[in-house]
Amino acid sequence: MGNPLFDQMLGRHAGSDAPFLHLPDGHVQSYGQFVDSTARYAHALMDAGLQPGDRVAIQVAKSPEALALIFACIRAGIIFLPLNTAYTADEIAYFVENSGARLLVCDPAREAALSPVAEACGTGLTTLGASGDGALAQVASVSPVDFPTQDCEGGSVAAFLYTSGTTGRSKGAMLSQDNLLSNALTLVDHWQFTNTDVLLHALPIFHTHGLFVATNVILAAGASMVFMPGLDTAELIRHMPRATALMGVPTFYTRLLDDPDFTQEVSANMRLFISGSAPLLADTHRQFKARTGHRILERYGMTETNMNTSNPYDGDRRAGTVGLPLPGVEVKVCDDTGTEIPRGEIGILEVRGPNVFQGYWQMPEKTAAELREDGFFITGDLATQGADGYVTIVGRGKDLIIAGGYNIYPKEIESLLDDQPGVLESAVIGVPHPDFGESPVAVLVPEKGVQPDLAVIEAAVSQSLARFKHPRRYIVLDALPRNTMGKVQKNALRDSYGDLFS
Ligand code: MCA
Ligand code: AMP
Repeated sequence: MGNPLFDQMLGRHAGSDAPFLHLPDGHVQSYGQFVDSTARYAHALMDAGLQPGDRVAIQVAKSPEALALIFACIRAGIIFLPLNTAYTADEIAYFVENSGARLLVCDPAREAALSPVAEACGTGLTTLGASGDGALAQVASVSPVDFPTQDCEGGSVAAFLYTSGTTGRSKGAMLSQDNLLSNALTLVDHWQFTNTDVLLHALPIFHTHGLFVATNVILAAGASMVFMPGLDTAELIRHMPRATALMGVPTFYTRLLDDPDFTQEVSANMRLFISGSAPLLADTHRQFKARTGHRILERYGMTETNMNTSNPYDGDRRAGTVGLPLPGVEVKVCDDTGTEIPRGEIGILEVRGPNVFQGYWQMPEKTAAELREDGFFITGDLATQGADGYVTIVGRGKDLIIAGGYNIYPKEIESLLDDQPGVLESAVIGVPHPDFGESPVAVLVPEKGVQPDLAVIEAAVSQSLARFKHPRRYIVLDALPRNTMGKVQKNALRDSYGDLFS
């Protein structure tokens, strides 16, 4: 039967000397070495007592070893949950508990903070550091380089990616081997990746964009990537002359444009700049074209679906649009009942295809509310589709802020703020931000006659929530604006405070 995802991504590269990772210290890791490393980590997972179908929660810094651990999970038939390195212990506790993870892998520096979490959940805890240190790395380093890859059906779940909802806590989106494989193969073809490509990889590997889009496309093409720990614009520019492609969130492109060292000459060897995860301003697209001659290719996806639409490789890359449905993906713009509305009108975008996930882990009602029986997934994005098929995302039907490509759900912050002493109620809004696109701002209504202590509130927020979710400003009002139905009018708040960061 085999293991379709592992076999097609990596197994076929076993023993190959072809370069896979170009590392910041000048080292090159070949495909063959990387495949060996996945075997070592698969053994280390077995030694930790894991079995196929178990879940592993992974909160570790980006490194070749972290990537090997993820592919070791695929190889061993273990479901992995990649977690943002910014998450607090409170946040991690939820993911570990909800997923029933049998093992939590964290940075050695986080071990003390996360031990109580692992203990409370009855989960094993081990460590992996950015430079290949830590207890798990130690076991892997003395493990063999051959491992009997676990047979898996294409429909079996490979990963849980947690994504928040507008109503409550995060949901584990279950992605199958086929979901990931089909999308990677489609993207390689659509974006014309070959084994001569060199991708600048500066995204985190705990989200769809850096992992299932960037990494899987490179593996499926047999190409290589300059594997950077994070976004450092000067480093990106330094490596660009040897690279052919970049995938980034819009902040990557605005930061490049802000740097006078980013020139047409620097980007002369590049064949493709791809943007996604958040709206790219049409103005950024135009400025980029003017500076470099390159037209950024914008695409659109979601955690639950991987990539759905893309501007064409050859053809009109239209600024402000997310292009056309990818081959094999159907899209329709609908009213609330799922009935398609006439082309050109604004409605909710629904998508169907081999890329669409298997449902939310142990949340059948939430799955049923978003994934229709006929296979269409309700994205919650407001869109139009032109007569020529181009899709434009015009807004969000869901209450979501996207800051620098990270999703922030106001409800999660509001629930915490509402529990704080002296706070009657709150509303969190996304305000335009020149670097992150949007940034969260909290509007607080105090209980009558009380002055809320902002220092106490900020301390509570720091304790519970990852830093990127923290409101960057607090505004205290006597009451929230509401419509006649009593619903808070966030639009009115956005109108009032829209220029806070400009
Ligand atoms: C960092 N900070 C942020 C963010 N990142 N605040 C808000 N939003 C952010 N995204 C804060 C830190 O907490 C810190 O705050 C300060 O900014 C500097 O932190 P640092 O780590 O130095 O920031 P950076 O390295 O400059 O990172 C910014 C970044 C990064 C490069 C934009 O956030 C990033 O790589 N974003 C990509 C996220 C991504 O991969 N999204 C794809 C999701 P302070 O100094 O105040 O403490 S997948 C997806 O959306 C779908 C499927 C799709 O279509 O792709
Ligand atoms: P996530 O929950 O991280 O999967 O984020 C998915 C959401 O990001 C989508 O539902 C959109 O709201 C947004 N998104 C992704 N790509 C784009 C894009 N190119 N333009 C506008 N919004 C985007």
